[in-house]
Order: sequence, then structure tokens, then C-alpha cells
Amino acid sequence: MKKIVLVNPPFALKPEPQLPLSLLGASALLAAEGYQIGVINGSTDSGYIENTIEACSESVCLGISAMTGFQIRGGLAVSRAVREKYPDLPIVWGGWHGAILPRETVENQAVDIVVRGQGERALYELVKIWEAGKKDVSAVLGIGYKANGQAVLSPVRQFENVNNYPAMPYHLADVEPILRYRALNGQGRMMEYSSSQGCPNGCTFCAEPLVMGRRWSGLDAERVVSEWKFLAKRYELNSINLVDSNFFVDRKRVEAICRGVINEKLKVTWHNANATINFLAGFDSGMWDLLYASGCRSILVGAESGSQDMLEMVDKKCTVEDILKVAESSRKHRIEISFSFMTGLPPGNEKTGPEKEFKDTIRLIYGILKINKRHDIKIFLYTPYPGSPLYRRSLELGLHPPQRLEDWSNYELANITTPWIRDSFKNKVDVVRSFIIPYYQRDNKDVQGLLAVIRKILSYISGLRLKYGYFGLALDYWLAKKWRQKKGVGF
Ligand code: B12
Ligand code: SF4
Repeated sequence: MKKIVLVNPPFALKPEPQLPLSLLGASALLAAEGYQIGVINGSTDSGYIENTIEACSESVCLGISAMTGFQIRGGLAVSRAVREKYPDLPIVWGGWHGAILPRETVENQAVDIVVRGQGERALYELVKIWEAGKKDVSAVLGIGYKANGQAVLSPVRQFENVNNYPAMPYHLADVEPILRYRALNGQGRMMEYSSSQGCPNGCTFCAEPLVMGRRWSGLDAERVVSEWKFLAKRYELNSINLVDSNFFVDRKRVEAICRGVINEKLKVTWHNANATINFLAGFDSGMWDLLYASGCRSILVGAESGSQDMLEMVDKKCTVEDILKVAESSRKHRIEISFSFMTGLPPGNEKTGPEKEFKDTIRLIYGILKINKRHDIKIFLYTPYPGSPLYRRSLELGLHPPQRLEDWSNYELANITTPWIRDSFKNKVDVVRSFIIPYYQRDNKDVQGLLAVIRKILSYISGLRLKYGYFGLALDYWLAKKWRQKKGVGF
């Protein structure tokens, strides 16, 4: 049986080790049939380009996974190097960028095929065609390919029930260094797990609706529990890191997973499960207790904004009060929530410009932290990722997007400034994110003496700044920044 080589390019210059879960998912059907699959992980292997070239001898194809941004850079470098050495080897791109912009992706000379959306069956069918020595891929649904030098998109593939797929072939990845890295960094032996695909919601900034067509499918609860049991034992895990776009779509399934974990007496905790505010706002005490008892310790929600106008613009289907309600009920039940906010959204009208929106968001963040300082707050500057209504609105407002695959590799949160955002606004957000919120959140119990006094003063001032939404006269964080630059660590 022949080989298949799949590459997860690094997602940053110095990436943290990450499990190449997208590739494990895409290769699940082939792995279950016993294909020899080489998974090369650019987040742990700095020689991933040379290693891919070597691995590709006698391979049926090369597969690349890429999100929009930095991953494209490595994806293109490896595709070009392989194209040069093996000019006839088919090169397939999958993952979110290709799914969102299939034409631009397949138009690139180093790409032959792009898979849009779920990759398991499409990759399986492609490999079968090439293995049989054929070249015509036009019958494969949900892909882009070249015909007479032109990009062609085949009809969309029906969203498939994830229970049709076999378990993810974790054994294909070099898992141990990743788990060890996490254990050394205080996260314990934590492993990614995907229990569902898709999301039924239509938030106007998100690419999910375009890529998965607002469909959702979750693995049956019994299967989730038995896979967690297997993984926990096989890899000596402390915890599971859920990467589902929306873990909580089916309440009965979540309850059954929790009961299953309790009945099986699994000793793993589970973290970062994605949820929506309106779903969590409907939980009673019994549900929160069940979550905690089954090991749920943190939940991730897109709170997005403290401005009700903005919540409506992004179609979050929740209110600012719902967000505070979730902060309170989760606190009572010892579950931490990671509230993710996006600021600098495209202005709707004068009343909803970025300054007003940021002020409302800060007020809400202060309200959340007053309820529980241990809730995690993430603030991102809105980056228009293609494939969403808000991206189209951003184009109308003057955003100039890259045109070619190469140029999308520089499209990163850190270096995109939308036309309606000023540098001063960007700096203010940065200060709030990196100084004000963390300083307010610290309990300062780990230090004594003068440092403890300085920290307490900083915490107090940061609290006042959040409370009144005032970030001028910045002597406190100017000093903190200088200290950090000089000592390499914060106060
Ligand atoms: C884990 C994760 C990460 C990890 C990276 C993991 C890795 N690959 O190394 C980290 C934390 C580093 C990360 C970073 C970012 N991420 Co991210 N991430 C995810 C997340 C939560 C899970 C991915 C996953 O493993 N899913 C499970 C697998 C099985 O599904 P999948 O990835 O969709 O793969 C399937 C198909 O896409 C396809 N497929 C994928 N690859 C391939 C390859 C081939 C050859 C084939 C045939 C098929 C195929 O088949 C798979 C099975 O069906 C997704 C959301 C989600 N639920 O998918 C967001 C998501 C992919 N990330 C997203 C974003 C926006 C980012 C960031 C920009 C966020 C940020 N704040 O910085 C950065 C970008 C980093 C960069 N510079 O490239 C967006 C994608 C937007 C886009 N246009 O690409 C997503 C969709 C979240 C969202 N809804 O907005 N991310
Ligand atoms: S932001 Fe979250 S809830 Fe909204 S569509 Fe995307 S994945 Fe679904």
C-alpha cells in the first residue's frame, strides 16, 4: 500500500508545539484502511521542508493544511520545493484558507487541488483516483482544481455526519514532545480533541457559515466518552482541550457526555469548550453542577462587545445582561469563562463608532471582573477574515485585501489595520490588553515588600482606569513597560 504525506506548516516564526489535528481528521478514513500516512508537523519540526521532500518519494500526493495568514508562507515553500523535486506529484491544499478562497488558492502554480470544508471523504476519493493511475478529479465533490489552466470548482459536497468517520488517528502524530512541553509550562498533559464539526449560527464576522453552511454534527456521547477514556489512558492525560467551533449545540449530548465521564470515573478535566452566551444563559444550577462534576473547568465564549448595537450587528443573539448573567452563574459553580472580545468593529453609525464601542466593552469587562477576577478576558482588534458579511462591509469601507495566495500569508492580526482604526486606538487597546487588565486581575500574593506595594498600587489604578474607562496620563503603564523592557519580565 502506498504512502501519503501531509504537512501542517508552522503558524508563527516561533510556534508553540501544536497537535496537527486538522491533518489527523483529514486522513481518518485513509488511516482506517491502513494507508501509510506521514504527518509532518511544522510547529515541532524546524526541518519540515527537507523532511517533506524526503518523505514524498513514492507518495501518492502531498497534502497541506493552512489557515489564513502565516501558515500559507510555509505551505507555499514546501509545495514549491516538492513541485521542483517531483513535478508530477499532486499537491492538495485543505484547511480554512483554501475553503474560504478556493479559486485564489488553486490558481497558484504550486497547488493542484483545494478541498473545501470537511476533508475526510474528499481526500479519500482523490487518493483512490491517483492510486488507480487516473487523473480526472472532476467527479469529486467540494474541491477546486485546474482544467486547461483555469480554476474550476466542483459542486459543493453535502455536509456529512461526523459519526461516519473513524476515530482520529492520533498515533500518526508525534504527540509526546507536545504533551511534555505543556506539562513543563504548567498546562499538564493536555490533548486537543474535536467532538463536532460546524456551527448552526451565523455571526456576521465568522467564516464558519460559509465553510460549513451553518450545519453542525456531533459525535455520539458514548463515542466521545470512550475516546476520552482511551486517550487519557494511552497518553496519560490530565486534561482534554476541546477545539469544536461549538461544543454546546445539543444540550442532551452534553449532558450524556457529562454523565458518561462521571460514570466511567474518568480523571481528566476538560477545558476551552466553545459555547454561545445565549446557550449558557439558559443553564440552571443543576446543569452547571453537572458540568463541574464531569471535569469541565473552563468554557470559551465569544462575548464580542459590550455595545448592544454591536452585538446586534454581529448577530450574537444575546444581550449585555446575558453576558453578565453567565459571568455570575459560572462563578458560583467554579467554572472559569474565557470571554473573547473584538474591538474596532466596522462602525455602524456615529453612535456606534470604535471609541463608543470600546468604552461600552471596557464597562462590561469591568463588570465581569467585578463578578470574578479569575474569568479570562481576551481582547482582539477586529481583523476582517474573508468569507463573512462583515468582511464585505469592510471592503465597502475601504479595506484593500491581498489578491494572491502569497500575499495572504502576511494577513495577520498583528499587521492588519482596518481603514477606520487609528494607530492611537490600536495602542490603547494594546495597553489595556497587556497592562491594565492583567494588572487589575493579579492577586499579588506571590510577592512581598516594596514590589508588593508597587503592584497593589498598579492594580488599584488599573481598576480605576477600567471603572471610568480613562486611559490617559499613562505614567503607571509607562513605568511598567520600562521595567518590563529593562528586566525582561513585568512588575
Ligand atoms: C486549533 C486551532 C488553532 C491552532 C492551530 C492548530 C494547528 N493546525 O496547528 C492555533 C491556536 C495555533 C490557531 C491559530 C489561529 N487561528 Co485557529 N483554529 C483552531 C480551531 C479551534 C481548531 C482547528 C482544528 O483542529 N479543528 C479540527 C479539525 C479536524 O478540523 P479542521 O481544522 O476544520 O480540518 C478539517 C477541514 O478543514 C479539512 N482540512 C484541514 N486541513 C486539511 C488538509 C488537507 C490536505 C485536506 C485534504 C483537508 C484538510 O479536513 C479536516 C477534517 O474535516 C479552529 C476552529 C475549528 N473548530 O476548526 C480555529 C480556526 C481554524 N482558526 C482561525 C483563526 C482566525 C486563527 C487565528 C488567526 C486566530 C488568532 N487570534 O490569531 C490564528 C492564525 C495563526 C496563523 N498565523 O496561521 C479561524 C480560521 C480563519 C481562517 N480564515 O483561516 C478558525 C476557523 C476559527 C474561527 N471560527 O474563526 N488556531
Ligand atoms: S462565531 Fe462561533 S457561534 Fe458564531 S458562527 Fe462562528 S463558530 Fe458559530
